[in-house]
Amino acid sequence: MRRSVKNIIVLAGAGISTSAGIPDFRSPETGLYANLKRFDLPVPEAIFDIGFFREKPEPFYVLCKDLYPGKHLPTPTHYFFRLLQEKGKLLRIFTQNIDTLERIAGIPSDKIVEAHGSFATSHCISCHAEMGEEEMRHAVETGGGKPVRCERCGGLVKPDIVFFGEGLPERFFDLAVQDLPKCDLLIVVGTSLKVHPFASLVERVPRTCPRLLINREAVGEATGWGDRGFSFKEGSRDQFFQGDADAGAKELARGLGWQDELNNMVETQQRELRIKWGLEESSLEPSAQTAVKPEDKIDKLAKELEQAGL
Ligand code: CNA
Repeated sequence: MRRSVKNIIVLAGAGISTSAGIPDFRSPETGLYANLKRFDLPVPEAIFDIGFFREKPEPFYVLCKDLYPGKHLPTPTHYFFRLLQEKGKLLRIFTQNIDTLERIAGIPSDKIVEAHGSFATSHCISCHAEMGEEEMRHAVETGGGKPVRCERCGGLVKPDIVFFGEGLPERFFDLAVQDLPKCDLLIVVGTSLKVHPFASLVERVPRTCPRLLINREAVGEATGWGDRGFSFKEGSRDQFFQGDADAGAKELARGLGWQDELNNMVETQQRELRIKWGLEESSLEPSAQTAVKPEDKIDKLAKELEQAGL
């Protein structure tokens, strides 16, 4: 990496957390959308639609229980971003993820933009009263899919994740305008680039800014003249690492001579979290989390939805 590169922006999506055992939306076999079809939702996206949630909130609360932070460990990719930050190279990470794994990995919150919100705070969708994090977690984890109600007005309480039909946080727009023109390397990782306005950030860095896509398949390619999507032709400023996010992050770390630092960080940080969260002794091997397959999570979710009578 050129010594002068110091304003790296990362655009991240659900693919950086699948190795932590959190399913993404759109992977054909393992994604949430492929697996929620059986639950009588008008369209899979309905589970995150504010209108549908008002009418039928139960599927969301069942899903919510499994996605709640405190069960999934940050991945090598998350820790690679922390290393970028510690080396003074990270301008910002814009993430579409709601799992807060960037924060849990120890990246300072001012470096993170949670474009689609997060589970960190929750509010009543009617009177906007806040519910404390622990109270909300307890209600979701013990509720078996039952809606969480506001103590003040009886309205539905929802974590502050952005549903379809809701606006993105102002901080997203403010920092996109402020940061993207300064970007000197864009790393886009683990996203289908299907959700706007997030996906359009790729086009808003300077025309000469190198862009690296790390993803299982090519996404966001330019479709015609004047389109500022990716072009992976010879000589282009864009590069594509096709494969898993963790493999890409490790490859970058190796190229930068940070391999040992990354490995040590992953091992010590994951171990500390396992102890703090009281995760089982059997999962004490740092690599164990990669053994949790998203398919297994989906099956578990499906059973819970069935038990909740949905
Ligand atoms: P998506 O549309 O599901 O796309 C994920 C992309 O990542 C796909 O192109 C996959 O091929 C790719 N992918 C999956 N696993 C890996 C991997 N291990 N390595 C590399 N690539 C991989 O998800 P997006 O993030 O693009 O869509 C935006 C949605 C997803 C946002 O609104 C999020 O809130 C939402 N989401 C977040 C989470 C989370 O917080 N972890 C989980 C599921 C969905």
